[in-house]
Amino acid sequence: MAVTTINTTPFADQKPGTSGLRKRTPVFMQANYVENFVQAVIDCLDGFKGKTLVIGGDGRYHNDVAIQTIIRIAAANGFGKVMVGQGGILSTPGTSHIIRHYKAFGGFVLSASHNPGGPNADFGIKYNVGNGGPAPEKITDAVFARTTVIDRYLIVDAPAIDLGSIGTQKCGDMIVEVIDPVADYAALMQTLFDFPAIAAMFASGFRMRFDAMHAVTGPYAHRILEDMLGAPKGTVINGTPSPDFGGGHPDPNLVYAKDLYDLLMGPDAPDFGAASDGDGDRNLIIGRNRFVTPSDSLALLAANAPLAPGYAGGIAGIARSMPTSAAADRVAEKLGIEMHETPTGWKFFGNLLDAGRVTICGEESAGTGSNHVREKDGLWAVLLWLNILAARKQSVDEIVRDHWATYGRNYYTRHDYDEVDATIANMLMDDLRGQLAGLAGKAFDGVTVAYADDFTYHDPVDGSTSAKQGIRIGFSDGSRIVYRLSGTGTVGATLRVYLERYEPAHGQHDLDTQSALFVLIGLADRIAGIRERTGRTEPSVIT
Ligand code: VG1
Ligand code: CO
Repeated sequence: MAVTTINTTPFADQKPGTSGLRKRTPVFMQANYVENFVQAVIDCLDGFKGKTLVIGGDGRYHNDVAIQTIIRIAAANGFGKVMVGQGGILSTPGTSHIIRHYKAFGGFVLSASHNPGGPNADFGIKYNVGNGGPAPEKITDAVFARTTVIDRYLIVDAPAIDLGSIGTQKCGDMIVEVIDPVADYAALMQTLFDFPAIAAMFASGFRMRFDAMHAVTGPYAHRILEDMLGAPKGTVINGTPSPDFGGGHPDPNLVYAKDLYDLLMGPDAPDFGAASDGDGDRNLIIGRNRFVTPSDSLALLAANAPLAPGYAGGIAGIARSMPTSAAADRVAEKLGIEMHETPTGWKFFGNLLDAGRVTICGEESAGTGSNHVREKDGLWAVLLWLNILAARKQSVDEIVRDHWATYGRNYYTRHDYDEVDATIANMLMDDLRGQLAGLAGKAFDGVTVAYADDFTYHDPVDGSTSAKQGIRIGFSDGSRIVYRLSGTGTVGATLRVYLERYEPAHGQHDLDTQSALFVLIGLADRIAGIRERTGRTEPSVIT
């Protein structure tokens, strides 16, 4: 095998964010850009010679080119085998499962997730470790340091792999196995959920729409929902992955999946609607006339998980990212199980899951998952919902109302200000930090600040510390404002403002969310000066 060493010079901007390295596609298309990053990752790994590397992707523009490059670099560096999904397709949770199932050394996922795809949109690469989860900060920090000094990469000169054909090929001395992206994942889902009960529900006329948003979950949803569970053909829409996601934005929220929302709120609504994002790790859940916020969904799934065979023995604990509402905390309290609050990003759940301290994790950004893989998992959440609906024989609306009547309701919204000038956004955050010390005890419009801090996470498993993870201002009535800057954007800065207010079990559960949070929304602007500093009169996206 002829290994070539190519001299290269560092790029200054290869710092991984919340979930891998994300940039505009043309940035990734520069000569040596992918090569440098992939080699930098490999340079930070130990003991991979002869081992297996998994490569997944969401089918977006430039995936095919990047996959061939990574295969050649993996071969040159001495990996023994690469497993790659047919057509380059392998969802993020699917990749996590393949890594775990085949005890691979690690894997790359080529995706910018919910960001749009195409030659003038976004691209991304993230590395997952042997537990199947995103590389922890210790590794991503080392990778970034390496990218700033890298001066060579290794590559073999070999013909391109035929990604269309399932089976075994070779790249130099390395074996390349092109696998069915769905089969192992579908088999895993069958071990967790009561497929016969869900199939019986479909057979009795239960109607659903799943919007794959032209992204990676199309093949998974067709096979599992329609072929295995017998949902009528046409249940899955936009089910063929496309390099630019049909020109859309594969983010399953009320803005980009508005058609689905309108359908579920309309006169001919099916019983259940769901969607997933670019790489298949997020989920949107909407019942007939009932949108379920991701924070509520986490709490509901945790409370009802034992209805599914995979969780019949109960759950060990729950973890949620800091900005996610405290709805799940009330479930954990009632169950008497551990509850953890982590920084944003799935990489912080890995240690808790590995240690067996939590079973279910979630984020307000439409990510929920469990210990079955080490990523959030869109279809898993959909299937758990279906299992719960089949077992309880109630509508989504009835189940949600019942939950609020038991635990109370956490009114919750997130306001995003996209593409804000980065200097202005950073100053806004710095000034907020400067105010923190003086905020506690201060009264605003009748509510008093109980605490104000910049969230620091102390990982209870490995003792590591992650500081500056978002500014929290908590009020004496239990409501809360959180501010943080996104770590997944590719243009300017995105300011996220998270707002939450608790209404007890016997309280009012039918208020409009934005009205219920009206006072807090005003306060969030007053404290941070968002409108004045950014010149924006309203958020770009409200979820
Ligand atoms: C966002 C979400 C976060 C999620 C991350 C990756 O990060 O807020 O909860 O884990 O995206 O999701 P940020 O830093 O932009 O707020 V995915 O589905 O885009 O990989
Ligand atoms: Co995603």
